[in-house]
Amino acid sequence: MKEKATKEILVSVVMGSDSDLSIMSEATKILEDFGIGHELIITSAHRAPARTAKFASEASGRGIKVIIAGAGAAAHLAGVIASHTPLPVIGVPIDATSLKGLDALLATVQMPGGIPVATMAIGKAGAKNAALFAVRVLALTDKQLAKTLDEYISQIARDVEAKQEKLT
Ligand code: RP5
Repeated sequence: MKEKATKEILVSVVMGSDSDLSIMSEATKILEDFGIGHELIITSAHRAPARTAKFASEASGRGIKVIIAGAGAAAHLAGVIASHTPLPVIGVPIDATSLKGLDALLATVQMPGGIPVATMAIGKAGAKNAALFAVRVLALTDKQLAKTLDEYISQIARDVEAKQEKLT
């Protein structure tokens, strides 16, 4: 499905630390497959609050349409970013402590009313789905992307049938 990547950067994939990269690369793989221009940013709600606020408040003006934010531990990154931008923010909780991501899940999902974060599953599935969620948002205004997304969804269904055939 690899399509020619556009130069325009539409999605920011943000993570709290370079230790999150092995998880968040699941998101960038999907964005690459769909040919969506994206950037990879490391910033931290706690360790680099000013950098985080600057990134988030400038993102819309730079043409970014969707922000994906992955973080572990007391994962406030997605929520803090959402508080500085009107853009849709998708949170990915990461398993980075002895609480195995439950800490990050609760910190990401339990936003107070008024500042939404679309929270995905913990870990690799969450990172993958965050990118697919971003694709679904962008496909609302991009017919070609919507077609590619339909093909992707059909392929997933065919994969299930192929697994059944292999089994029987
Ligand atoms: C969070 O703390 C990061 O998102 C990461 O998941 C976790 C641990 O960070 P490092 O100590 O590995 O830099 O802020």
